[in-house]
Amino acid sequence: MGKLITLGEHIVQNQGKFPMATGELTALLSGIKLAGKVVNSEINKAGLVDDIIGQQGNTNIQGEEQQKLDVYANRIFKEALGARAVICGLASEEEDDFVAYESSVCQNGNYVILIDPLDGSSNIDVNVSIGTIFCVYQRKSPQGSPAVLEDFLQKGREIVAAGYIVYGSSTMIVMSTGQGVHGYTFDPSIGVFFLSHENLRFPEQGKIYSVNEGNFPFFDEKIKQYLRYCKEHDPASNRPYTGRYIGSLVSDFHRNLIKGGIYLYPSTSLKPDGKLRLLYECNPMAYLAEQAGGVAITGNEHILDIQPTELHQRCPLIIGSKSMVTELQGFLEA
Ligand code: P6P
Repeated sequence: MGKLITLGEHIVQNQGKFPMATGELTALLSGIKLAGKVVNSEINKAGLVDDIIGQQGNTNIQGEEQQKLDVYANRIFKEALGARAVICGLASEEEDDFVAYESSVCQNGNYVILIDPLDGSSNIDVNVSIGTIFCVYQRKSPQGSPAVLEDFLQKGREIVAAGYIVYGSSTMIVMSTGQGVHGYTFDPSIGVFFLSHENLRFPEQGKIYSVNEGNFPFFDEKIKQYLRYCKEHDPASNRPYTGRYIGSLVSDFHRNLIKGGIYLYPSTSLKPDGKLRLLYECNPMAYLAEQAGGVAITGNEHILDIQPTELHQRCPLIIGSKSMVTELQGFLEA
Protein backbone atom coordinates (compact mmCIF):
# COMPACT_ATOMS: atom_id res chain seq x y z
CA MET A 1 0.00 0.00 0.00
CA GLY A 2 1.27 3.51 -0.80
CA LYS A 3 1.09 6.46 1.59
CA LEU A 4 -1.21 5.79 4.53
CA ILE A 5 -3.62 8.71 4.29
CA THR A 6 -6.95 8.55 6.10
CA LEU A 7 -10.17 10.10 4.77
CA GLY A 8 -9.96 12.80 7.44
CA GLU A 9 -6.33 13.63 6.61
CA HIS A 10 -7.13 13.77 2.88
CA ILE A 11 -9.89 16.30 3.56
CA VAL A 12 -7.53 18.48 5.62
CA GLN A 13 -4.82 18.20 2.90
CA ASN A 14 -7.33 19.53 0.35
CA GLN A 15 -8.80 22.18 2.67
CA GLY A 16 -9.57 25.54 1.21
CA LYS A 17 -10.73 23.99 -2.05
CA PHE A 18 -14.17 23.09 -0.75
CA PRO A 19 -17.39 25.12 -0.94
CA MET A 20 -17.88 23.97 2.66
CA ALA A 21 -15.55 25.11 5.44
CA THR A 22 -13.14 22.31 6.26
CA GLY A 23 -14.47 22.03 9.81
CA GLU A 24 -18.05 21.62 8.56
CA LEU A 25 -17.05 19.05 5.95
CA THR A 26 -14.97 17.17 8.53
CA ALA A 27 -17.93 17.10 10.94
CA LEU A 28 -20.26 15.93 8.18
CA LEU A 29 -17.89 13.18 7.10
CA SER A 30 -17.32 12.03 10.66
CA GLY A 31 -21.06 11.41 10.84
CA ILE A 32 -21.05 9.53 7.53
CA LYS A 33 -17.98 7.48 8.51
CA LEU A 34 -19.36 6.57 11.95
CA ALA A 35 -22.77 5.54 10.61
CA GLY A 36 -21.12 3.65 7.76
CA LYS A 37 -18.97 1.65 10.20
CA VAL A 38 -21.98 0.80 12.39
CA VAL A 39 -24.14 -0.25 9.42
CA ASN A 40 -21.23 -2.18 7.91
CA SER A 41 -20.89 -4.13 11.15
CA GLU A 42 -24.57 -5.10 11.13
CA ILE A 43 -24.51 -6.04 7.43
CA ASN A 44 -21.51 -8.28 7.98
CA LYS A 45 -23.37 -10.34 10.56
CA ALA A 46 -26.84 -10.10 9.01
CA GLY A 47 -26.92 -13.80 8.30
CA LEU A 48 -26.21 -14.59 11.93
CA VAL A 49 -28.69 -12.29 13.62
CA ASP A 50 -32.30 -13.41 13.10
CA ASP A 51 -33.93 -10.14 13.92
CA ILE A 52 -31.96 -8.03 11.46
CA ILE A 53 -32.58 -9.61 8.04
CA GLY A 54 -35.81 -10.12 6.27
CA GLN A 55 -38.69 -7.75 5.90
CA GLN A 56 -39.72 -5.20 8.49
CA GLY A 57 -43.33 -6.04 7.79
CA ASN A 58 -44.23 -2.60 6.54
CA THR A 59 -43.61 -0.59 3.41
CA ASN A 60 -41.96 2.78 2.74
CA ILE A 61 -43.56 5.62 0.83
CA GLN A 62 -42.49 3.91 -2.38
CA GLY A 63 -44.70 0.99 -1.45
CA GLU A 64 -41.57 -1.15 -1.21
CA GLU A 65 -41.18 -3.77 1.50
CA GLN A 66 -38.86 -2.23 4.11
CA GLN A 67 -36.05 -4.60 5.02
CA LYS A 68 -35.16 -4.49 8.71
CA LEU A 69 -31.63 -3.34 7.82
CA ASP A 70 -33.14 -0.50 5.73
CA VAL A 71 -34.95 0.84 8.77
CA TYR A 72 -31.93 0.24 11.00
CA ALA A 73 -29.55 2.01 8.61
CA ASN A 74 -31.92 4.94 8.30
CA ARG A 75 -32.03 5.35 12.08
CA ILE A 76 -28.24 5.13 12.42
CA PHE A 77 -27.53 7.74 9.74
CA LYS A 78 -30.32 10.02 11.04
CA GLU A 79 -28.92 9.90 14.59
CA ALA A 80 -25.24 10.15 13.61
CA LEU A 81 -25.85 13.18 11.36
CA GLY A 82 -28.21 14.79 13.87
CA ALA A 83 -25.46 14.69 16.49
CA ARG A 84 -23.28 17.08 14.49
CA ALA A 85 -23.87 20.79 14.24
CA VAL A 86 -23.50 20.91 10.45
CA ILE A 87 -26.77 19.36 9.17
CA CYS A 88 -30.12 21.07 9.83
CA GLY A 89 -32.27 18.55 7.94
CA LEU A 90 -32.34 15.12 6.33
CA ALA A 91 -34.47 13.55 3.59
CA SER A 92 -34.40 9.80 3.18
CA GLU A 93 -35.92 7.08 1.04
CA GLU A 94 -37.14 5.59 4.32
CA GLU A 95 -38.83 8.77 5.58
CA ASP A 96 -42.20 9.86 4.15
CA ASP A 97 -41.32 13.52 4.75
CA PHE A 98 -38.05 15.34 5.40
CA VAL A 99 -36.67 15.53 8.95
CA ALA A 100 -36.01 19.04 10.30
CA TYR A 101 -33.71 18.57 13.29
CA GLU A 102 -35.15 20.42 16.30
CA SER A 103 -32.06 21.22 18.36
CA SER A 104 -30.85 24.81 18.08
CA VAL A 105 -27.35 23.45 17.41
CA CYS A 106 -28.60 21.61 14.34
CA GLN A 107 -30.82 24.49 13.22
CA ASN A 108 -27.64 26.54 13.06
CA GLY A 109 -26.31 24.01 10.57
CA ASN A 110 -25.81 25.34 7.04
CA TYR A 111 -26.45 22.11 5.13
CA VAL A 112 -29.07 19.45 4.40
CA ILE A 113 -28.41 15.85 3.44
CA LEU A 114 -30.45 13.52 1.22
CA ILE A 115 -29.81 9.83 1.61
CA ASP A 116 -30.76 6.36 0.49
CA PRO A 117 -29.52 4.60 3.63
CA LEU A 118 -29.41 1.12 2.14
CA ASP A 119 -29.83 0.87 -1.62
CA GLY A 120 -30.27 -2.57 -3.14
CA SER A 121 -31.55 -3.89 0.16
CA SER A 122 -33.41 -6.76 -1.51
CA ASN A 123 -29.90 -8.22 -1.96
CA ILE A 124 -29.27 -8.37 1.80
CA ASP A 125 -30.82 -11.81 2.27
CA VAL A 126 -28.77 -13.28 -0.58
CA ASN A 127 -25.45 -11.79 0.55
CA VAL A 128 -24.94 -9.56 -2.48
CA SER A 129 -23.26 -6.17 -2.07
CA ILE A 130 -25.41 -3.10 -1.27
CA GLY A 131 -24.78 0.56 -0.64
CA THR A 132 -25.59 3.89 0.98
CA ILE A 133 -26.01 6.94 -1.28
CA PHE A 134 -25.93 10.56 -0.10
CA CYS A 135 -25.66 14.14 -1.29
CA VAL A 136 -25.34 17.46 0.53
CA TYR A 137 -26.66 20.96 -0.30
CA GLN A 138 -26.22 24.35 1.31
CA ARG A 139 -29.59 25.28 2.87
CA LYS A 140 -31.75 27.96 1.22
CA SER A 141 -33.64 28.86 4.40
CA PRO A 142 -32.08 31.20 7.00
CA GLN A 143 -29.58 29.72 9.46
CA GLY A 144 -31.07 29.26 12.94
CA SER A 145 -34.50 28.20 11.63
CA PRO A 146 -35.92 24.71 10.95
CA ALA A 147 -35.14 23.18 7.54
CA VAL A 148 -37.92 23.63 4.96
CA LEU A 149 -38.88 21.70 1.81
CA GLU A 150 -37.15 24.13 -0.57
CA ASP A 151 -33.84 23.26 1.12
CA PHE A 152 -34.20 19.77 -0.37
CA LEU A 153 -35.78 20.53 -3.76
CA GLN A 154 -32.58 21.82 -5.35
CA LYS A 155 -31.09 20.91 -8.73
CA GLY A 156 -28.25 18.42 -8.66
CA ARG A 157 -26.00 21.17 -10.04
CA GLU A 158 -26.19 22.77 -6.54
CA ILE A 159 -24.72 19.72 -4.77
CA VAL A 160 -21.67 20.58 -2.60
CA ALA A 161 -20.73 16.99 -1.70
CA ALA A 162 -21.96 13.54 -2.72
CA GLY A 163 -20.88 9.97 -2.34
CA TYR A 164 -21.71 6.37 -1.67
CA ILE A 165 -20.61 3.63 0.67
CA VAL A 166 -20.35 0.24 -1.04
CA TYR A 167 -20.58 -2.69 1.37
CA GLY A 168 -18.87 -5.21 -0.87
CA SER A 169 -15.88 -7.56 -0.69
CA SER A 170 -14.39 -4.54 1.05
CA THR A 171 -16.28 -1.53 2.34
CA MET A 172 -15.46 1.76 0.62
CA ILE A 173 -16.54 5.38 0.75
CA VAL A 174 -16.41 6.94 -2.73
CA MET A 175 -17.10 10.66 -2.73
CA SER A 176 -16.54 14.07 -4.23
CA THR A 177 -16.66 17.64 -2.95
CA GLY A 178 -16.14 19.07 -6.42
CA GLN A 179 -12.44 18.26 -6.56
CA GLY A 180 -12.69 14.94 -8.42
CA VAL A 181 -13.79 11.56 -7.07
CA HIS A 182 -11.77 9.68 -4.45
CA GLY A 183 -12.18 6.22 -2.91
CA TYR A 184 -11.39 5.30 0.70
CA THR A 185 -11.20 1.65 1.74
CA PHE A 186 -12.16 0.59 5.27
CA ASP A 187 -9.60 -1.35 7.32
CA PRO A 188 -11.81 -3.12 9.88
CA SER A 189 -8.80 -4.18 11.95
CA ILE A 190 -8.22 -0.56 12.98
CA GLY A 191 -11.57 0.97 12.04
CA VAL A 192 -10.16 3.55 9.59
CA PHE A 193 -10.96 4.52 5.98
CA PHE A 194 -7.69 4.90 4.01
CA LEU A 195 -7.32 6.73 0.67
CA SER A 196 -7.07 3.87 -1.83
CA HIS A 197 -8.38 5.27 -5.15
CA GLU A 198 -7.30 8.89 -5.77
CA ASN A 199 -8.92 10.72 -8.70
CA LEU A 200 -11.19 7.95 -9.92
CA ARG A 201 -12.25 8.56 -13.54
CA PHE A 202 -14.29 6.53 -15.99
CA PRO A 203 -11.99 4.87 -18.58
CA GLU A 204 -12.49 6.54 -21.98
CA GLN A 205 -13.81 3.31 -23.47
CA GLY A 206 -16.01 0.68 -21.90
CA LYS A 207 -17.89 -2.42 -22.94
CA ILE A 208 -20.00 -3.28 -19.89
CA TYR A 209 -23.72 -2.57 -19.98
CA SER A 210 -25.91 -2.91 -16.90
CA VAL A 211 -29.67 -3.27 -17.35
CA ASN A 212 -32.49 -5.49 -16.15
CA GLU A 213 -33.12 -7.38 -19.39
CA GLY A 214 -36.36 -8.67 -17.89
CA ASN A 215 -37.85 -5.26 -18.66
CA PHE A 216 -37.04 -5.61 -22.37
CA PRO A 217 -40.72 -6.02 -23.47
CA PHE A 218 -41.52 -2.68 -21.80
CA PHE A 219 -38.63 -0.59 -23.16
CA ASP A 220 -38.97 2.07 -25.85
CA GLU A 221 -38.08 0.69 -29.30
CA LYS A 222 -34.92 2.84 -29.45
CA ILE A 223 -33.64 1.35 -26.17
CA LYS A 224 -34.41 -2.13 -27.59
CA GLN A 225 -32.37 -1.26 -30.70
CA TYR A 226 -29.44 -0.20 -28.52
CA LEU A 227 -29.59 -3.40 -26.46
CA ARG A 228 -29.68 -5.49 -29.65
CA TYR A 229 -26.64 -3.49 -30.84
CA CYS A 230 -24.80 -4.33 -27.58
CA LYS A 231 -25.31 -8.04 -28.29
CA GLU A 232 -24.32 -8.08 -31.97
CA HIS A 233 -21.08 -9.85 -32.92
CA ASP A 234 -18.77 -7.26 -34.43
CA PRO A 235 -15.11 -7.61 -33.32
CA ALA A 236 -14.19 -4.38 -35.10
CA SER A 237 -16.31 -2.43 -32.60
CA ASN A 238 -15.47 -4.67 -29.66
CA ARG A 239 -18.96 -6.21 -29.59
CA PRO A 240 -20.79 -8.05 -28.18
CA TYR A 241 -20.46 -5.95 -25.03
CA THR A 242 -20.48 -7.62 -21.63
CA GLY A 243 -23.69 -7.74 -19.61
CA ARG A 244 -23.27 -7.24 -15.87
CA TYR A 245 -26.23 -6.43 -13.59
CA ILE A 246 -26.05 -6.85 -9.82
CA GLY A 247 -29.40 -5.28 -8.93
CA SER A 248 -27.63 -2.78 -6.72
CA LEU A 249 -27.05 0.64 -8.30
CA VAL A 250 -24.03 1.43 -6.14
CA SER A 251 -22.29 -1.84 -7.02
CA ASP A 252 -23.05 -1.63 -10.75
CA PHE A 253 -21.96 2.02 -10.83
CA HIS A 254 -18.77 1.29 -8.88
CA ARG A 255 -17.71 -1.54 -11.21
CA ASN A 256 -18.48 0.59 -14.27
CA LEU A 257 -16.50 3.51 -12.81
CA ILE A 258 -13.44 1.29 -12.38
CA LYS A 259 -13.72 -0.74 -15.60
CA GLY A 260 -15.78 1.51 -17.90
CA GLY A 261 -19.43 0.89 -18.63
CA ILE A 262 -23.00 2.15 -18.75
CA TYR A 263 -25.93 1.55 -16.38
CA LEU A 264 -29.46 2.12 -17.55
CA TYR A 265 -32.79 2.12 -15.79
CA PRO A 266 -34.80 3.84 -18.52
CA SER A 267 -38.44 4.78 -18.80
CA THR A 268 -40.70 1.79 -19.50
CA SER A 269 -44.35 1.40 -20.47
CA LEU A 270 -44.97 0.13 -16.92
CA LYS A 271 -42.88 2.85 -15.21
CA PRO A 272 -42.73 5.91 -17.50
CA ASP A 273 -40.54 7.75 -14.95
CA GLY A 274 -38.32 4.72 -14.39
CA LYS A 275 -37.79 3.29 -10.92
CA LEU A 276 -34.95 5.27 -9.35
CA ARG A 277 -35.48 8.35 -7.20
CA LEU A 278 -34.07 11.68 -8.40
CA LEU A 279 -33.07 13.35 -5.13
CA TYR A 280 -31.14 10.64 -3.29
CA GLU A 281 -30.18 8.14 -5.99
CA CYS A 282 -29.91 9.74 -9.44
CA ASN A 283 -28.59 13.19 -8.44
CA PRO A 284 -25.73 12.02 -6.19
CA MET A 285 -24.65 9.36 -8.70
CA ALA A 286 -24.92 11.86 -11.56
CA TYR A 287 -22.77 14.36 -9.62
CA LEU A 288 -20.12 11.68 -9.07
CA ALA A 289 -20.32 10.56 -12.70
CA GLU A 290 -19.67 14.07 -14.02
CA GLN A 291 -16.87 14.63 -11.48
CA ALA A 292 -15.32 11.40 -12.83
CA GLY A 293 -15.54 12.46 -16.49
CA GLY A 294 -18.75 10.53 -17.18
CA VAL A 295 -22.31 11.52 -18.12
CA ALA A 296 -25.76 11.04 -16.55
CA ILE A 297 -28.99 11.66 -18.47
CA THR A 298 -32.66 10.75 -18.31
CA GLY A 299 -32.59 10.12 -22.06
CA ASN A 300 -33.28 13.66 -23.19
CA GLU A 301 -31.81 15.84 -20.43
CA HIS A 302 -28.96 15.91 -17.95
CA ILE A 303 -29.99 14.58 -14.55
CA LEU A 304 -28.31 17.47 -12.71
CA ASP A 305 -30.39 20.05 -14.62
CA ILE A 306 -33.77 18.72 -13.43
CA GLN A 307 -35.67 21.06 -11.10
CA PRO A 308 -37.15 18.72 -8.44
CA THR A 309 -40.81 19.18 -7.43
CA GLU A 310 -41.25 16.31 -4.96
CA LEU A 311 -39.00 14.57 -2.43
CA HIS A 312 -39.56 11.06 -3.80
CA GLN A 313 -40.01 11.74 -7.50
CA ARG A 314 -38.53 9.19 -9.87
CA CYS A 315 -36.60 9.68 -13.08
CA PRO A 316 -35.06 7.46 -15.77
CA LEU A 317 -31.28 7.03 -15.39
CA ILE A 318 -28.64 6.38 -18.05
CA ILE A 319 -25.18 6.87 -16.50
CA GLY A 320 -21.56 5.94 -17.14
CA SER A 321 -18.63 6.34 -19.53
CA LYS A 322 -19.09 9.37 -21.79
CA SER A 323 -18.36 7.37 -24.97
CA MET A 324 -20.99 4.74 -24.11
CA VAL A 325 -23.68 7.24 -23.11
CA THR A 326 -22.97 9.23 -26.29
CA GLU A 327 -23.31 6.02 -28.33
CA LEU A 328 -26.70 5.33 -26.72
CA GLN A 329 -27.81 8.92 -27.33
CA GLY A 330 -27.18 8.27 -31.03
CA PHE A 331 -29.92 5.65 -30.91
CA LEU A 332 -32.30 7.90 -28.97
CA GLU A 333 -31.85 10.76 -31.43
CA ALA A 334 -32.07 8.58 -34.60
P1 P6P B 1 -34.79 -4.03 -10.57
C1 P6P B 1 -32.48 -1.37 -5.86
O1 P6P B 1 -33.84 -1.58 -5.47
C2 P6P B 1 -32.49 -0.33 -6.98
O2 P6P B 1 -33.02 0.87 -6.49
C3 P6P B 1 -31.09 -0.14 -7.54
O3 P6P B 1 -30.10 -0.24 -6.59
C4 P6P B 1 -31.01 -1.25 -8.58
O4 P6P B 1 -30.11 -0.97 -9.63
C5 P6P B 1 -32.44 -1.35 -9.10
O5 P6P B 1 -33.28 -0.81 -8.06
C6 P6P B 1 -32.85 -2.78 -9.35
O6 P6P B 1 -34.18 -2.73 -9.82
O7 P6P B 1 -36.16 -3.58 -11.01
O8 P6P B 1 -33.88 -4.34 -11.74
O9 P6P B 1 -34.79 -5.13 -9.54
